[in-house]
Amino acid sequence: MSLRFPDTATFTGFNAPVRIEGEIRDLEVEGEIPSGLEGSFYRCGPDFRFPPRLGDDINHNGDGVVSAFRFEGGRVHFAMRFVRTEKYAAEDAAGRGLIGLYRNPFTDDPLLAGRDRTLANTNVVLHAGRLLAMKEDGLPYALDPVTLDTLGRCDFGGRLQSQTFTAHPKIDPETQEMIGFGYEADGLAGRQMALQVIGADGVLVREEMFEAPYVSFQHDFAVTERHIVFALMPATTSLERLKAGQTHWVFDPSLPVKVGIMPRDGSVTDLRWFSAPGRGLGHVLNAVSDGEEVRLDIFVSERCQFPFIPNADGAGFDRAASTPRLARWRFDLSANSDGFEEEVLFPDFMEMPRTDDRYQTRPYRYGWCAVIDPQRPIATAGTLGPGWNTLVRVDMAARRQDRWWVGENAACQEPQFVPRRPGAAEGDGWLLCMLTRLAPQGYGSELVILDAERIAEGPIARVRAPIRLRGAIHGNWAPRPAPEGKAA
Ligand code: V55
Ligand code: FE
Repeated sequence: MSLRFPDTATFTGFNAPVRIEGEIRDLEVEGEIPSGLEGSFYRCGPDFRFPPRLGDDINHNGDGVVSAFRFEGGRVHFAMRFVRTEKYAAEDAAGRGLIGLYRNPFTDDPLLAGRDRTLANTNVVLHAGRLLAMKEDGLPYALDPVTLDTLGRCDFGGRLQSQTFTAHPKIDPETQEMIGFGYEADGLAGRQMALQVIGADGVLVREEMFEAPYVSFQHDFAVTERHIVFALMPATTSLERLKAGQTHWVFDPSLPVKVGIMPRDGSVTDLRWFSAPGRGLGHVLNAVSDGEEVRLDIFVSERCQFPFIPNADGAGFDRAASTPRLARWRFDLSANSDGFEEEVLFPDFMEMPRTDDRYQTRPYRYGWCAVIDPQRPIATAGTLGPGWNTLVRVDMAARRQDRWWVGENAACQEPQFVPRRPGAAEGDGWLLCMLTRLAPQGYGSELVILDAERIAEGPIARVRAPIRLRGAIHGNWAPRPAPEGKAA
């Protein structure tokens, strides 16, 4: 039996499957690792253990890989492991790919029937000492934070009723509780949603189910000090289309955007739904409650920004119409209207937002994002994402940006803010970001470290990976564990 990956964009060039697991001690460092930068930068993304059963595939359908850059006394070590999902184990036993289309089990090999097919390939979050690899179509998998060994599927003590859990939970910086949600919580193409609160000790303290206005691709949501915000965009699905062997999602902007807001100290029966014309929604930067107003800072596009989601009207992917822009939505809870105000804050093609996470869910000033600067070369060949060529810090108070262009033949991924020390002012710290190096210098990967308040000055250090690392999706920083071995 021959094993060959196809000669398609997902499997060639920079994206050729890497499939390496292991550790590298003492990565090369150009410049100086700032003293005080102590901890682990965990990242999660897709790779492919086996060639796709159906001849080609999309990145989002790859096997979850978690990697860690560990910063210890000026040295940087690296580790990377596949998440041993049930799907991974089934394919490993079969010796070939069994999964079919992204989130369509009707297209799987019968050997995968009835198995958990989630991929744990989107985000990795450390909460209550658990390192969780997450994908929104299933439950997280818990990993050993040191070895990255898979410990097993995480159902928060067997209490979880939802069949799904978001890859974008929010951690309240004061209470350390994790707020999450699930959609298609009652199974494939189901209308049920779930809201979960997991206490600082990792125990599920609350789960409530409710019915969504329609089945929607809800990749992200928002939490403020006092409210929870669900945002539905008109990428939808149905059991019929899945049984017919079609893609999970189809973008149908004849459906409205729906935004549900409820008080954190209330229940899902308090959800109030706001409406707007159908648009594409992306990640949430942050959200704030201010008296009777809720402000949601979110990326919005006219069409869906994901090229793998077809348009219901048959139109091809239109990059200009799919440009995500940072917008502020204002919801007036004291008014009777189900409408809301929108202000586009920056005109740029921007996404992959992060904040100083000590300010997540709270009033905040700074964000760090990836943009495409059209004045600069755009290296799209083989990268995950559209070819981010510039990092920005957005100052939401002054409505201005600082920028750093990543250089020729390179693309950046989602940035990560790390505070300089406990108690440092908002935004005082470092910005970590993986760069994808493309031909002609040869494929490679490096982690750059910038002063988060002065990104225009460029990196103060570059950590070189001696191997090509396939693009990851999301990641998170975990400070060095306290001596007892518990997360600091
Ligand atoms: C995203 C990624 C996913 C997914 C849904 O980047 C949305 C957004 C890697 O998997 O399943
Ligand atoms: Fe995401």
